Amino acid sequence: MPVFTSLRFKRVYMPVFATLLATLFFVLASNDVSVPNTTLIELSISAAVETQPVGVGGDAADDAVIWLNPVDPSLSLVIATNKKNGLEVYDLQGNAIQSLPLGRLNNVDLRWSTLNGSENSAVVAASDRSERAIALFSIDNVSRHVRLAGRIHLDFKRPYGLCMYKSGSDIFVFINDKSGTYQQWQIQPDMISGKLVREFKVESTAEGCVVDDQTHTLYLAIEDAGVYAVDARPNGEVDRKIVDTVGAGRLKADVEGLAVYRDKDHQILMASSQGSDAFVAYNLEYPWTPVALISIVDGIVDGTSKTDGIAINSSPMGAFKKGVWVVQDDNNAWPWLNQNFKYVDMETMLDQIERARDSRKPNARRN
Ligand SMILES: [Ca+2]
Ligand SMILES: [Ca+2]
Repeated sequence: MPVFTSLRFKRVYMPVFATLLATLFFVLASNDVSVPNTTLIELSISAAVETQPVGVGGDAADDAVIWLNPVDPSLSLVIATNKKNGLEVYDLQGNAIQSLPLGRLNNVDLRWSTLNGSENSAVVAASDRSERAIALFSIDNVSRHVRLAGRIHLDFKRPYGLCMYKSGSDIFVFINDKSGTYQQWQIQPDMISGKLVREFKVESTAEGCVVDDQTHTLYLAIEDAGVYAVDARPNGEVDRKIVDTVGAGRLKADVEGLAVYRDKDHQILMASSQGSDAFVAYNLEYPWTPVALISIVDGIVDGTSKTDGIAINSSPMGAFKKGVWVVQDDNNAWPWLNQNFKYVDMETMLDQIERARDSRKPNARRN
């Protein structure tokens, strides 16, 4: 190695090498070498179940909500929109068990209430573009039958995104039209009328939204801009806080479905980054630190792409011991079929996040 022993190396390269080494030490010393838990983790996971395809071709499957069966959790339901046909109801194995061909229902959500009397029953709301209304449904806790209960008609031209909020015994629906106007309706006990309690506007098209009832926070996704937090209470401020923006490196337009996961160890806000076929998981509290960038890849069933709506239920049900995450899939492959929904086991996903965190700790034990 003549170069290393030459006079030229000692005079010219050695000082450069020493400077580089010193710089490296300085950089390492000035940064925490251990990676904090807040560092974004990249995960690839596979869905455990997929639903039967929707009965209509093209872009039809859109949004979903999960109904926890209070009698037998293994008999819980996924209620999903076919935006060209109405509501589709699936069991936890993905079998289609009921279809409600009511027109162009776009988004769907659910809350438990005593609106119908003393019995605790679910109220399902869907944005109804055919009737320009909020369509309201009830579910029989024993037969699991989903039934149209009524509609609240709107002055919107094109009802679009929808999510629900429960505060005490009050049940609210947030619904927007494609121009970005949001209305907040309080559902009345007759399930056919509502009280408009608030209206506000965002600057461009927004669809996906979810409310974290525990913190009274409405999270909304403006498709080309990002995810924002707004006080969900009827008398709350309409000022928005930024959760994340398109261009910050994690979300790629359109930003679509949002969902919330809560158990004693994990509190997550999930967002669909449709433009990158991915999802971003955030801590469910200010300043909503991003936790993981997630792709749902081919496994037992095909992976998901260009996802619109998502839904999460944090309760154990059937094979899903820590709840289930339902994801719309734009391109249902193997073979190519109409669109459908994929079910991701939250326990598997949370385990993967924990393992990725552990492996990044400087003294991680590798099994
Ligand atoms: Ca797919
Ligand atoms: Ca498939």
